[in-house]
Amino acid sequence: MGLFFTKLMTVFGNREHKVIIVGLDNAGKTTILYQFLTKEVVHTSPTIGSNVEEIVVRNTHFLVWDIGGQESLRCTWSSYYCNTEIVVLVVDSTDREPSVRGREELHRMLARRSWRRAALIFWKQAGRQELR
Ligand SMILES: Nc1nc2c(ncn2[C@@H]2O[C@H](COP(=O)(O)OP(=O)(O)OP(=O)(O)O)[C@@H](O)[C@H]2O)c(=O)[nH]1
Ligand SMILES: [Mg+2]
Repeated sequence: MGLFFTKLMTVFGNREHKVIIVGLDNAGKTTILYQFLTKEVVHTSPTIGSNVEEIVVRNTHFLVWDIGGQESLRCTWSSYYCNTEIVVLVVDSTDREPSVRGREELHRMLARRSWRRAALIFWKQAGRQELR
């Protein structure tokens, strides 16, 4: 993740940039954010609403929103989209068959016109078995 943000910095310069981390529930979004911030394995619980953290890499500020992916929260995703420059889409690599509804929601989100100018990063979270 450190290398990831360092690379982004070379592309985005040194003002603040809004990043959103999205994906279905249990994909590993909160794990990614807090492992990057604390450099440790973190214990998470399902995100109700969102977490927001500022990440600074060599004077470049990223305001990172980690949005809860539970089905009941997906109707709120669009309220986070405004002014987003970077979208990190997280999928669980062991989730071979995400629900039809979940897939449709991700497709609908990615089809939004407002994303035309945003960078999309597809993040395949290491599978549960792969880390054991
Ligand atoms: N083994 C393993 N477990 C992971 C990995 N990523 C996440 N987990 C576990 O999967 C569970 C869900 O992770 P979260 O990061 O809370 O998932 P989330 O995408 O934030 O979920 P919501 O907040 O409900 O949208 C937690 O128990 C994590 O410890 C991974 O790469 N490997
Ligand atoms: Mg979460």
